[in-house]
Amino acid sequence: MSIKNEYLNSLMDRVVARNPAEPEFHQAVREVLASLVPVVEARPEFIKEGVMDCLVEPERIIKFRVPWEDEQGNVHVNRGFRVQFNSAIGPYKGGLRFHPSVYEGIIKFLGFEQIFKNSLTGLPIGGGKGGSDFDPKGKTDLEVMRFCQSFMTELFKYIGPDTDVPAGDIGVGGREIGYLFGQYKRLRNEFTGVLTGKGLTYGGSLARTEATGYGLCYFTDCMLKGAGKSFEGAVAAISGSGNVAIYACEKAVQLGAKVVTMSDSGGYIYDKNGIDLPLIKRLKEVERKRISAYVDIHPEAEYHPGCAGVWQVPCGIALPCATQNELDLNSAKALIANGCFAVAEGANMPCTPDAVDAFQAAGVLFAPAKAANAGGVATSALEMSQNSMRFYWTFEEVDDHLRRIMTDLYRNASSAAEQYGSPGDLAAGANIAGFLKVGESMLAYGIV
Ligand code: NDP
Ligand code: 2IT
Repeated sequence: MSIKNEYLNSLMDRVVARNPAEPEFHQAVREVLASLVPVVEARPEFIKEGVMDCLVEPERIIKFRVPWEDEQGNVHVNRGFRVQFNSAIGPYKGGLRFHPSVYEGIIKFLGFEQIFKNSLTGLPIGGGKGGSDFDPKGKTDLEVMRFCQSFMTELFKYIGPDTDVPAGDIGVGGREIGYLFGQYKRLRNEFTGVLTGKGLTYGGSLARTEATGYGLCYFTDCMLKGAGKSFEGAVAAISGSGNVAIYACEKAVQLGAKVVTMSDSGGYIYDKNGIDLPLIKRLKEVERKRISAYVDIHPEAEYHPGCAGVWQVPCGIALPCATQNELDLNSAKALIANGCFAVAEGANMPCTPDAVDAFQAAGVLFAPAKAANAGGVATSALEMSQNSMRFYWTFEEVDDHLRRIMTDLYRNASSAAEQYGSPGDLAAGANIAGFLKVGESMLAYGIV
């Protein structure tokens, strides 16, 4: 992807030189800078006043040792990270990812994307992200608790309800948030909304669990309707079987689609009768099993090892909800050849840049992650509001806010795309609309 502006192009070269061996971070920055070319050409002060240079440099990176002891008495040492990327429009906000693939470049790419996503929600939240190379898979509850307590024993120094509010991401769900919150509360001796995605008995928001997947479908519904299409009667392929995938499946079915695939890092299932979601919830949310166990209960469904094969299954709507770069050019070609008419990113950066180009060139409707999966963090911000008020809203109230936020977000991304010369390009529109609010605020602050 080329950046057709001399200054931004040289800035990109500097990002690569100063952040070596971080390809995911480079990929995320390149995509945003390429779409901001018309903005800096209309508003050269964003370059002159140093906003673009500051935008690509995290305000702060915290990196720490996380020692913990397993049930056999062996000591393990993991790495913990928190990237506090940009606080121009609010406290740093973004999830924590626990996965063996985590290193600084992954957290930087996620933290960078979070700046624009959070701005797009229209709520006052800055961009941050954190995590660890700890793998919760195969660990006992006690081991996960010990790890989370050790992680928070360092992290608590740097976060707070008005400073930085972490939440979940891959490998961090309700169980982990409980252990992390318990340790924060103990260390600080205060009860505040310092984390979101909390349990409902201790300050969590109704509908936060469902929010990312539901929001993805609300956004996709707007995009489909804008093109005279809908979920009704469509076949959908979903990858992943975690928090985002499960609730995307639930809402897609409620909106009239038939979901025929789900996956995990081992492989994918194809159920031509439509996925049995209560079974997936039991396998994944309760029993923490592999998705291959689905065919023990449904022998008429198919299990295929390897996750990329999921995109070979014919579908009208594809919702990648697992991880970054899970859908490449070959997969995009297969989807296009099989008649796919819409792709909406539930995961962060799941489509490779050449896959996105292929979709757009083929006229496939494309909803970028920063816009399409913003419902999760938006609802986290609603959790923060409820915590500050010492009050709670009903499921319907939160869900209504979420639907309105996703609808407004779709309108804002569409109109920014049109205003800056790429009508229909929601990826460009989301980057531009997300940037403008942050960029204007940074201009207002001067050089800080
Ligand atoms: P979960 O941990 O609940 O689920 C992740 C799912 O993706 C699992 O099915 C997992 O399979 C699969 N997966 C993870 N890594 C890989 C990999 N390297 N290759 C193939 N499959 C993989 O995470 P979430 O559902 O919360 O997150 C999914 C995506 O959505 C991530 O990109 C996350 O950043 C993004 N997201 C999450 C939000 C949230 O609110 N939770 C909000 C916005 C975006 P396995 O179990 O085998 O590892
Ligand atoms: O990528 C994301 O937006 C998230 N993992 C959710 C972050 C949050 O603070 O709710």
